[in-house]
Formats: sequence, C-alpha cells, structure tokens
Amino acid sequence: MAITRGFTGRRKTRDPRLPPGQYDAGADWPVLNAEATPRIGTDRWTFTIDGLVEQPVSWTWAEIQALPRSRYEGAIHCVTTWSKFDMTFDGVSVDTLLEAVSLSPDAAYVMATSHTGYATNLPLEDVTGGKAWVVWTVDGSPLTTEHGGPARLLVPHLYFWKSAKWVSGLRVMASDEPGFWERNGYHDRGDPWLEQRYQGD
Ligand SMILES: Nc1nc2c(c(=O)[nH]1)N[C@H]1C(S)=C(S)[C@@H](COP(=O)(O)O)O[C@H]1N2
Ligand SMILES: [Mo]
Repeated sequence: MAITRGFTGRRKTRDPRLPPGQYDAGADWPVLNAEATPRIGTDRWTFTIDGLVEQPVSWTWAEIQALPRSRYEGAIHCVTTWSKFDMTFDGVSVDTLLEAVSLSPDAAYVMATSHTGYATNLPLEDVTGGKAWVVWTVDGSPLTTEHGGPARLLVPHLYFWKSAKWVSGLRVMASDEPGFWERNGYHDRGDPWLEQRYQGD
C-alpha cells in the first residue's frame, strides 16, 4: 500500500551515537560559559592536583607538554541538547597526571577547577581508566580561548559542563561536593545516555 511504503521508506534512522534528546550540531560548535572569557597565556597557565594527596603536584605549560600524549576521538554532548561527532582532541590523560601523586585511601571525588573560579565535581572513577583528559588541541589546531584554551578538561562520556574550560586543576576529595552548575540545578553526575540533565533526572 502506498501509505505504508511512503511511511517506512522515508523514515530516517536515528544515529545510534546520539544520546536521547540530543541533536547533531554538525559543523557548529556553540560557545557556552557562565563567566567572562579570560585571557590566560601559556606563561601563566598551571595545572595542580591537590586535596587528598600526599604532596600536591603542579605542572607548568612546558611541563605538561612534555608528558606522554593521549588522544580522544569521538563525540561530545552538551546538556542544552547539541552533540558533535568525530572530534579529535589531543592532550594528556588524567591517568598520567594522577600517576604523579599518591592518593589518600579516602580519595573518592574530584573538584575540577578553572582559572576563572568555575568548578565542577566528578567521582574519581569518571576521570580515571582512560575516560578523561586535559586537552589543548582540537582537530589538530590549538584550542581557542573561547573553547577553553590554552587547555580544558575533557570528560566526553558525561555532559560537557563537566569539561571545565581554562582548567586549573583537580582537588581530590573524600566526599562529593557540588560545583557551579550542580549547585544551580544540574544533575550531580550528568550521564547523557541516562539523560541525567537536572537534579531529580
Ligand atoms: N570555565 C568554564 N568551563 C565550562 C563552562 C563554564 O561556564 N565555565 N561551561 C560548561 C558547559 S555548560 C559547556 S556545554 C561547555 C561548553 O564548551 P564550549 O564552549 O567549548 O562548547 O563548557 C563547560 N565548561
Ligand atoms: Mo552545557
């Protein structure tokens, strides 16, 4: 029957890489930040792991660049419903950074911080095991200031608000504490496949 053929023939298959409620932003990459875009030169940029560690460790730009590189290729998902596919980010794995510190046995969460004061909380297990990076290039070019350059956190399996731009470090914690958006109604964890957008989701 014509009606049936018309319906089934034109139905578009949904991209299986697209989590529920998300759309493919294509070539667009929206810029979203709560604070004013800061200018942080690589001469002033540092990354510090402190909190529940035996000794805090800091890296300068030159020091972090000298670490073994790690790449993420794949999608990112913003809670405002855009997703982007086939992105390539280069930087260093958070696992490599954590190798430089001795974590306290109580370590269970981190607060990712930005040079601007922005912060977002994550369970330690969401930033270990090859799931999180500090990145400074995207698709082969330096990360622009608007997108968090010189370097940002990248936690692509969670909504993109967890990927702190202008990242300044990780504070290791024993118990969970909300970051900026988490205090303002966003979900504590933010798994896009579970549509953990807001508190109560
Ligand atoms: N420092 C900082 N990082 C941040 C934010 C912010 O407001 N400040 N917003 C988050 C949110 S909600 C999103 S969706 C992404 C946006 O990154 P983009 O501007 O590169 O797309 O950055 C995240 N990291
Ligand atoms: Mo976002």
